[in-house]
Parts: sequence; C-alpha cells; structure tokens
Amino acid sequence: MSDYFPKVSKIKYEGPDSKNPLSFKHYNASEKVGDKTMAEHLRVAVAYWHTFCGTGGDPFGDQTMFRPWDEGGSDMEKAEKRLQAAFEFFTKLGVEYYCFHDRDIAPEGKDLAESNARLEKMCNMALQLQRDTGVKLLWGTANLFSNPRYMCGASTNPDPHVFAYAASQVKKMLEMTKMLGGVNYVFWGGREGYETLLNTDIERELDHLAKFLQMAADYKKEIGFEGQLLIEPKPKEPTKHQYDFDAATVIGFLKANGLDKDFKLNIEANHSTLAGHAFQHELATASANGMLGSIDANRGDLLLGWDTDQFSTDIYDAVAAMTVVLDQGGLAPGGLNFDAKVRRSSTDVEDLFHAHIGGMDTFALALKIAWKMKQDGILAKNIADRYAGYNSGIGAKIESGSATLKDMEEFVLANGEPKLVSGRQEMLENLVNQYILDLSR
Ligand code: XLS
Ligand code: CA
Ligand code: CA
Repeated sequence: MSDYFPKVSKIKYEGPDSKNPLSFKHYNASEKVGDKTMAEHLRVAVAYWHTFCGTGGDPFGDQTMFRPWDEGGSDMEKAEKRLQAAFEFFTKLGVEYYCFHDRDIAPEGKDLAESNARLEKMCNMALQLQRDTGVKLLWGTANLFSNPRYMCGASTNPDPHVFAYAASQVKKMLEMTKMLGGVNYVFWGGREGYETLLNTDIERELDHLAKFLQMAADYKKEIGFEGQLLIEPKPKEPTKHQYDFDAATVIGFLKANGLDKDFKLNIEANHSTLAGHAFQHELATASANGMLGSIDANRGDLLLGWDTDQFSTDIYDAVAAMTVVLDQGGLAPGGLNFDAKVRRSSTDVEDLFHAHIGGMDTFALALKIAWKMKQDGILAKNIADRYAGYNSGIGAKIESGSATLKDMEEFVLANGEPKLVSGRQEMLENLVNQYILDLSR
C-alpha cells in the first residue's frame, strides 16, 4: 500500500466525547441502527474527481493544491499514482464505495481507441485494488462535458458526430462499470441544455437525449450489466438552461419517453437548492414516484448562486434527507456519494480526511435521529391523522377514482363549510429540534 497520507492512520470511531479531530464521533460502521449497520444504511462513497483530481483552481485563480501523486512522470504514471493514493485514502477512511468518471482515472488519449485502451488499463488496476482492499464501485459515469467537443452539448449537440462520440464513451464506461462490479451508473447532463434559442431546436434536442438514453438502457441489457441507471438533475451550470432541471422535470421526461422503468434519480443537495427547492423536496419528489435511486450528499451556500459542492455539516438538512431514505426502506443499491470538495484554501492532504469525517458524522448522527423519530412514530402519526378524512366516506370515494364533480357538489350542499384544521408546523419543528438536541450527545 502507498504512503501518500503519512500523518493519518486508520480513522476510528471514538464517540462524541473524543477530542481527536481525526476520529469519528458518530459514524460507527458496524453499529446497528434497527436491523442494519450504519455502513449498510449509509453506503458512503468518495467522489474521485473532487478528492483526487481537484486542484483548487477557480475562474479567478490558479491551482492551490499540489498533491504528491501529481508530482513527476507521464500522465499515465500520474494516473497510476493517483489511483494508489485513492485506495490508501478509502482504506484509511474506512469507506466501502467510490465513484468516478472515465476521465478522472485515465487521461484522454489522442483518439477514442487510445482513450479506451488507457481507461481499460486503469480499470484493470482498479479491479485489483478493489480485490485487495474490499472497496467497491457505487457508480461509474462518463465525462461528457470537459472536452471542447462537448461545448454545445453531448447527446443534445447539433452535430450527430458529437452525439456518436458521447455514446461511444458511455458504451465503454458501461462495460468498465460492469467489469468493476459497479452497482449503479450515472448520467449527469452538464451541457445537455442550451444558451440561446436563436440557435437551438429544443424539440429535436429533447428527442436526441431520449434516443441516447434508450441506447444506453438497451446496451445495459445487451451486456448483462445489472446496475441501476440513474439521472442526476441540475437546473443550470455550466449550461444556462439544463434539460434535467429538477426531479419533477426528469420524471416527466422519462415518462414521456417510456424510459421510467429503466432509470431512477441521483439527487444532489446542491443541485436541489440551485433549482430553488429544498434538498428534502427533491428527495421526497423522487421517492414519491418510486424513483429515488441514490444521493450526492453535499451542500451549497445559500448566499452564493452556484454549485459550491461543500461537505455536509447541516444536521437539520441531513435529518430531513435520512427521513425520506428511511421512509422508502433504504437507498440500496444507491448510496451517499460525497460529491464535495474542500475549499481552495484547504490545501493539506489531511483536510481531505477532516472533510469526509465531518460529512460522515453528519449523516451518521442524522441517521440515528431520523431512526428514533421513525420508531417513535409521532411525525408519521401526525401526517396519518391529517389525511384521515380520506380513509372513509367522501375521501375514500375520491381516492378510489369513482367520485364525480356532481358527487362533490352534493356533499358540500349537504355538509356546508369545511372546518379549519391547524397544520401545527411550529409544534412539529420544535419536536424535530428536541430530537436533534437529545441525540447529539
Ligand atoms: C456536477 C455534477 C457531477 C456529477 C457526475 O455538478 O455534480 O459531478 O455528479 O458527473
Ligand atoms: Ca453530483
Ligand atoms: Ca455538483
């Protein structure tokens, strides 16, 4: 095993009283929460791109992070060192999963054939490291947004040559994800959208996007890849109008194109707030449609209008998220991918550990709180009581689909004005705070 993080040994669970910053206070992989361990509930993954490829550069400034695995050698030699560093990191952190884009682990070659050969070489190396360490692939994906050929989109590019290139990348990456035993495959359409209608035919672009996804779903079956296909909504950035705006938009698009049986959603916290929604709203919308597949766990900054991809520290938000996850009976085969990066001034390699420890502790504590709330059943009872009118009489008739407008009129004429019933929001908010305070120690 490599030694890129010499100051860090295996991170241990030391409990909430520990003062050791390089220890878990709440995340205890083997601790049972109900009938599953924390690791089984949370299925934490490290995002390869931010943690091992991030350089700290932003539109106003250069690289601030100089990683030891990036020093010296050819691009492929660096890629190999980076992969070693990644598995050292996963093992020391004690996570079970990771996620990557094709171009994160293997630099693009002079043409598709060379790029594919490089990717295959790096994936074989990853397979060996997976076997040596027991770390698994939560999802694979193809980067269809960085290369200049994708400047006007990938599958929604006006040029079918670009569509074909993107599809070829997906083909190869589906094969590699299968080879690595990946349990999901993600499509994030970063440049699947447009800047101006002066040069765009929305109708054709949406049709091309559907054709592209259909090809992927067909190829998945053809090669016998059993992972779940996921679409990750995001409203904007880098493109001004993105077709996969939010959960509701994606669900509508999938249904309109007969793709809803083949795809679920990967909901990211930061993308939810960029779309003007709460993270929980997006999770609940996907879940209510039976389509919540996986989560990109991070947070944005409500004062900034872009995708800051910060590590989760907000317990309240994480409790809300875990409530949806527990209500749908878990996330598997999905998981919690920490699609987050340290700030550009957090330049030590140890900062990568602090960041992940914080995120994992936040979700572990949130899991315990959400579980306790679910066991006590107060919130669920409140919601059930609120809709109890639909369990019988006119309500049951409406839900059965047999009621008519005439029935409604008849009912109101006979029963008069409905009573005002309090939603008791403040009481419920206080209750949640009480659980958070009680269980935080
Ligand atoms: C970018 C997205 C991206 C996807 C994977 O905003 O979050 O990183 O998760 O392509
Ligand atoms: Ca993401
Ligand atoms: Ca993001």
